[in-house]
Amino acid sequence: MRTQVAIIGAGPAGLLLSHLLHLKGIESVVLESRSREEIEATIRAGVLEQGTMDILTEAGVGERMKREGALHHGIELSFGGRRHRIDLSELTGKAITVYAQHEVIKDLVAARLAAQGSILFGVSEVSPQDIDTDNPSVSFLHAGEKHMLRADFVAGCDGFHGVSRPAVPESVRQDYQRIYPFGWFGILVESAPSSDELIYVQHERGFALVSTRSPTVQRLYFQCDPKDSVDNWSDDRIWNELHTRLENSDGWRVKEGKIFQKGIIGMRSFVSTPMQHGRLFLAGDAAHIVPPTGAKGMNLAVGDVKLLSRAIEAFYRKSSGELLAAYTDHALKRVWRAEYFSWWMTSMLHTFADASPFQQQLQRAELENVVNSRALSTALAENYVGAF
Ligand code: RFL
Ligand code: PHB
Repeated sequence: MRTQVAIIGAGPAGLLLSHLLHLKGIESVVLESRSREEIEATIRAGVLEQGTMDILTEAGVGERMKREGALHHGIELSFGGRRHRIDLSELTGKAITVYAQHEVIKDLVAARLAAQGSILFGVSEVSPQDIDTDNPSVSFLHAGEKHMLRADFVAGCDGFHGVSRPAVPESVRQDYQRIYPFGWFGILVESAPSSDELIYVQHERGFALVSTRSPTVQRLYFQCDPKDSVDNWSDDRIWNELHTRLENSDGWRVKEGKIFQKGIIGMRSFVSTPMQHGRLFLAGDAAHIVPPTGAKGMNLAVGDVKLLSRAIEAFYRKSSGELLAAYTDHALKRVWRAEYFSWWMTSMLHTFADASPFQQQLQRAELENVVNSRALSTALAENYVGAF
């Protein structure tokens, strides 16, 4: 088997890379360990930056997103029992769209298959080989048979737990990491939206987030112990906790409904550098993780593959390796800014068990500053919509 670019992982990064390359006449094969049904049903991100929407639209996969996604012109920050609106559009001229990641995945898989793109689902024992030569390959098992996919490049788009990042030798790799002492309890609820916009809540019992998926399905999160178990949380206990954290002086209450999915996610900040080694290039969560408070993860994955597809195109069209050589530097500039923003939002909005009373007062003062200063609100808004 031979192709131009062997792509490991059919998440947003791998699928979009494959599609962007196809639009430039470059062939790829995507190797995915899970089934199509599984990747199309995994609940993850929800917020798309304007730039992400533009890339998906230009790539011809934005039609359903435009129709079914909800355009949001602001977000709210809630603390001290009061909500404060950050007008994203007035401050930046841009907006965000709430459209679930697994819907983006469905649109990308459909587009790849309609264009006779090759995605192999259910592969195992995936292993990048000879990446420091001009003839790299990926070995894998598919339907019980061993295969070797030869390529000019290998793109590691296999997420945080994939096999690509470990293929970069430890001697050249530097990892930066922070693990937070809390997680998010996430639920999906059958109900109408409680709010027209996302609400990020700072409360002494911990952070909470009111998000949405559709006119009939809502997404809610609250800060929890990352080692807690969903079995400890009855529906009643969840609603009590949410009502307490979301209690508001204007009498607004979150709408209850049938909870049909519960899960706990850990929170980390992580960057691995370099994002390339020989003919192996990492993109998305394979190279970096942000805590979800800034809603940046999928947007960073999309940003990476936009850069990578351009660099690969320049290699084939102009025989130039310049953009490929600069890939890590170009990608990490944006990544580190998003790392900073996500860390900042996380620190400002979560409850830290070891915070002194002094630190708690500073946290509140910071929130007051952000909502009362146009300069600071603008800085938050620019980062949130990805205005750079
Ligand atoms: P993914 O999505 O993890 O995809 C990797 C794919 O690779 C496959 N794979 C392998 N395939 C073959 N061989 C192997 N050895 C393999 N190992 C793994 C996996 O099965 C998978 O299909 O990585 P990618 O493409 O880099 O995309 C990253 C995003 O998924 C991630 O950053 C976001 O979901 C993060 N995130 C959010 N990002 C946003 O931009 N906005 C948000 O609002 C937002 N909210 C979130 C989030 C992530 C969350 N969780 C669950 C971590 C909310 C949550 C709750
Ligand atoms: C979501 O809807 O899943 C979501 C929204 C905003 C975030 C994180 C997750 O910051």
